[in-house]
Amino acid sequence: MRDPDQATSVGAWILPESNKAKMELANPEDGVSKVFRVHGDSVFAEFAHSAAVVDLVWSLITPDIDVFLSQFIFKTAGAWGQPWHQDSFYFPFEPARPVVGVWLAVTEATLENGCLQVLPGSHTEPVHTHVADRRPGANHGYVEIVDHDMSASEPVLMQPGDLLVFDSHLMHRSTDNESSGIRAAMVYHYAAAGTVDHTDEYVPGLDLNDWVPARRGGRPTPPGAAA
Ligand SMILES: O=C(O)CCC(=O)C(=O)O
Repeated sequence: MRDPDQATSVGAWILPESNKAKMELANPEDGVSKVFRVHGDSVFAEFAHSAAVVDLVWSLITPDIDVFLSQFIFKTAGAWGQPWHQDSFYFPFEPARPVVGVWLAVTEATLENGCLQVLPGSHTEPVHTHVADRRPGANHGYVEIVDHDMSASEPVLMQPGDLLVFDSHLMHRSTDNESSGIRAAMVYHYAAAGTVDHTDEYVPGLDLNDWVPARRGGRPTPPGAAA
């Protein structure tokens, strides 16, 4: 069952920010790390189904595509970064690939406010072992790859509106927000239509994924269309 304290009336699911030691809770969103499952809602749906985005994803996933996950990441001042991981660790799917992440910068993403960092070429790696984030008071669900050399990693500095498209095996992380402002992002994940999702067998009732057609018959599917 979804935690009723974390579920909202529109089906969104809220992950609280745990690094409260470093945060001033001046605003309600300061206590929120991520809001999941928003791709059925207004502007988030419009973006997820827009031709500009879906056609870009189609260069990597063909022919038919579903959008299955969305997250608005607040990352307010003092919030934790997310340790090195591969998104496919969270996706027990059949087939396991292709899965593509689309990361939209809502604010500037800088070294100081905790931009993404990626390890170029690591999308060719299998999914590595992930251990629980070892920091005391780490955010729920954060995990870490500790068996790989990340010294060739590169930061991804972004301006608002910039989009990063990446394979679900790419190793990436973000660092803590050491700035005094918010570093917000909107993240969507897409997979081939017909993908079988086994998440419920591993985490019964988690209910984060919501599979929605994004491209059918050679064109983007509008929000709300039946599968
Ligand atoms: O935006 C961030 O700080 C981390 C996001 C991320 O790594 C993810 O969603 O997989």
